[in-house]
Amino acid sequence: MQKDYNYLFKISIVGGRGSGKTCYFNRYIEDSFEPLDSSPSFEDNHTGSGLRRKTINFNDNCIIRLLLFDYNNNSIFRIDDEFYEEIQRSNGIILTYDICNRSSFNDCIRDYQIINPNGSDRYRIILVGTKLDIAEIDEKKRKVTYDEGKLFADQQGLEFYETSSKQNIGVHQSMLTLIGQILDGIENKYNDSNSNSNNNNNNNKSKCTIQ
Ligand SMILES: Nc1nc2c(ncn2[C@@H]2O[C@H](COP(=O)(O)OP(=O)(O)O)[C@@H](O)[C@H]2O)c(=O)[nH]1
Ligand SMILES: [Mg+2]
Repeated sequence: MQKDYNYLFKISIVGGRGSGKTCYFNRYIEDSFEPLDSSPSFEDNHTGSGLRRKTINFNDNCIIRLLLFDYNNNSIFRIDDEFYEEIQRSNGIILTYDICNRSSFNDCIRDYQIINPNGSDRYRIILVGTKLDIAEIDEKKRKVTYDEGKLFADQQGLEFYETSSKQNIGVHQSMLTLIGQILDGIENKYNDSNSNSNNNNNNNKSKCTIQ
């Protein structure tokens, strides 16, 4: 069957209940924000496995089909083995916490230990602190400082963003960073395999040639 994309990436979003996962994907996929007290859960709106799709043209160069999984669950340490295995099959993971909720940051650190047990390099991870708009309106509502998030991210070698799905801050940029990291990983493998090969015929072939 003819593929109309270069790559298919599975990206999962994780974090405690209420950390803003569904709103983050709503902003990314539909460029919308549902101003409800409690946003509708993913499974309420979409039957099936909790999967949404978006196809993008990355840097006007690469057509990428994204499979976006919002497990709509509590932190990973509370999910069952089946979900955990699903998450491990991701190319990228968005690890979220609510900057106005201290315990969600603690949960997020714990989640990180689970998804990245021994510095796993099977997927790329970015750290996202959500609901920046709330802290910008009233700094007293902020319970996790930018520096705390940044320090944790730096210690783990993760890119870090504070985002607002409501005000459309940082969501698209953080997704582009994650997708770029996944692509870089593929490019590095591609270059390695080319340099190890005696056959140089493929050296000029774009990694984004639709096959
Ligand atoms: N002000 C504000 N509220 C948000 C933002 N993101 C999510 N929320 C609210 O936080 C609550 C939980 O969000 P939701 O996406 O359902 O969290 P989830 O359980 O992680 O999927 C809902 O009431 C959302 O409306 C944001 O960027 N700004
Ligand atoms: Mg949700």
